[in-house]
Amino acid sequence: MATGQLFSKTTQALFYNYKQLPIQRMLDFDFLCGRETPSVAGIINPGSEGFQKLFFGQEEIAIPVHSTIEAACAAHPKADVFINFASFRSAAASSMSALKQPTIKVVAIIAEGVPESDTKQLIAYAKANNKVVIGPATVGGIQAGAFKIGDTAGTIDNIIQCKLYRPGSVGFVSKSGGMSNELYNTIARVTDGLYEGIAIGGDVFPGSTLSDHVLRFNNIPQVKMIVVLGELGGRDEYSLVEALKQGKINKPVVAWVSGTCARLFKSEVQFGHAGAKSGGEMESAQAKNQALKEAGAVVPTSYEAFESAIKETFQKLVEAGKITPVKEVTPPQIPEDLNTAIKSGKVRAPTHIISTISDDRGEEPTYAGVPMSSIVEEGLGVGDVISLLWFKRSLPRYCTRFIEICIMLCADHGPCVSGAHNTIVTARAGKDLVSSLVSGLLTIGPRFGGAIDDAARYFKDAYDRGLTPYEFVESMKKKGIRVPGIGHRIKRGDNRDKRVELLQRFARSNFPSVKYMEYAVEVETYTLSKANNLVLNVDGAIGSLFLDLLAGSGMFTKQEIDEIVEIGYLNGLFVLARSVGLIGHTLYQKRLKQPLYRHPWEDVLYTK
Ligand code: Q5B
Repeated sequence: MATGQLFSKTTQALFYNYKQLPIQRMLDFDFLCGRETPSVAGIINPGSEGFQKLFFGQEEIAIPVHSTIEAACAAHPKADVFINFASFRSAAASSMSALKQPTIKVVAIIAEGVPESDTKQLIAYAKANNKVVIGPATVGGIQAGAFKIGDTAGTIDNIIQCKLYRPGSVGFVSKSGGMSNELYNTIARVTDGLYEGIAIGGDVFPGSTLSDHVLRFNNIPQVKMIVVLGELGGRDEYSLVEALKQGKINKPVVAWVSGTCARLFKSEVQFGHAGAKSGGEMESAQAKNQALKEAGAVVPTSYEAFESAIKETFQKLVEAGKITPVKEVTPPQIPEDLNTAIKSGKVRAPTHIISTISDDRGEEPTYAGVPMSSIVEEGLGVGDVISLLWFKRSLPRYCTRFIEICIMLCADHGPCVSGAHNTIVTARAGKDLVSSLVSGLLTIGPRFGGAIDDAARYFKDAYDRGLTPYEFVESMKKKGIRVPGIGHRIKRGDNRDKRVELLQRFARSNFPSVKYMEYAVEVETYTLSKANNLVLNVDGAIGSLFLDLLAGSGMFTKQEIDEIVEIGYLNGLFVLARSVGLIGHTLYQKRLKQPLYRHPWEDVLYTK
């Protein structure tokens, strides 16, 4: 592997599996480093395509999302790093596909638990094709001031503290991602900073080894010294020992192999990483530290002394004139996310929607402040839910029962009414449930089902102004307006609408007053004297009775009643109720597998 630079300030990556946070952290790092182009060229989200909005500094950018690795590579031929956030189940297959793409040179595999046999195949393929695998089980790596993989180096605050926004002179490689964060901090404190850091991952078979990266760092002119943090288990450190012995590394190497405490345990110990277990003597931290020391690396006596060993090595290089410590720069400020700033109380932002009728933020959703559990536990019904969500108050039981009766009685009126007919025709045209339902609902209006609000408006106005039924009906006639709530296509004076009768009966025995309904009945008496079909219909009955409910319940001010009537709440009852029936008609037609409806010619008057 031992070439040099893997990354630069223009390196771009493809990110496999959409993970908002690590991608945003990469872009924030880019901004901090003063990169001109985002380091993430594209996202691969198997099965979906489009764009994902993310921040690049203060600006929002749209990063293309591709459904396949092949499509992403074709669209972004300059992106040569593949950052694989797939699960351990699919990491190997997707990494192999990426390695097979001619444009991809480096693959970082984040998942832990990738089967060792799969990793071995990836390693063999990468070696044969001169490509680099970092991981599995890694956080990734970073080139200070240039490019960073995923979550490497943690939060922006940590990155700033570790001065990773600009390059220093130290190449660092470790097995552990967590410990690399620790060492980035140490290196920033006692040297002029990191040039590049790689965590190779804690598996028994890492895609690239400690010595692979040390040899590579040796070829990078900007890297003046190399820091290595190994760990007990495995023999990776011995290839570094060999390289040192063979004189392949001419830059100072400060190394420590952690896990010296393993000897304090009586039996074999497995530490956090799959590869970090105390095996034979050769694999012990002590043996590896000794071998590294004998090969010429600077090896401290303990981890505590690691920092001063790094510091001394760095100072020697400065004194020898081999390092001119970099000039400090002040990184730009990353704009804080609005949500974080709001949480910390630093800013306030106007909201765009007001909602007092329902809230889903707490432990359980509430309707007008009433938790769902109490609605269920208190045995409340759909009438109570309507009362909370439409009127923002708990109405007395007789009122909510009246609402429920309206819903039940208006749920359906056979297949021949406008709404059901439209729904049936739509369902038979092969349309889905929502389209069929909506096509039926769209017929609800001034003639069909949607006359409740107007009935309430006109009856209220006429009654409140003290008009006699005669004056009311005749004034409407003069204006050329049909009295809403009066008249029906099939109901007659001698064939009354049962629904009207049931509503009236309920109201007469439960409402404190039914003055508006009695007025509507008087209007009906007058209209019936004109024509037998001018009965009080179900819309008129509900409209007038709801006026009685609003006025008689004592739960609404006069102003509130006027507002309800003016806004027009009551057609909602018919819409809600009839949805039940229209859904029934849709499902029934589909169950019967009814063919496309075509109206018979015989039923059309063809004329000139
Ligand atoms: N005339 C409902 O009319 C209908 C008059 C009137 C004064 C009136 C008509 C009307 C007001 C709107 C209304 C709700 C269109 C109805 C519903 C739900 C449903 C449906 C279902 C269900 C019926 C004959 C003569 C003419 C007209 C006069 C009629 N209505 N005068 N005020 N309100 N009502 N809609 O039968 O002199 O001959 O010219 O618009 O409340 O939708 O089951 O089907 O649950 O699904 O077509 O119950 O009444 O009568 O138009 O032939 O008129 O009566 O001016 O007089 P028709 P037309 P003239 S409940």
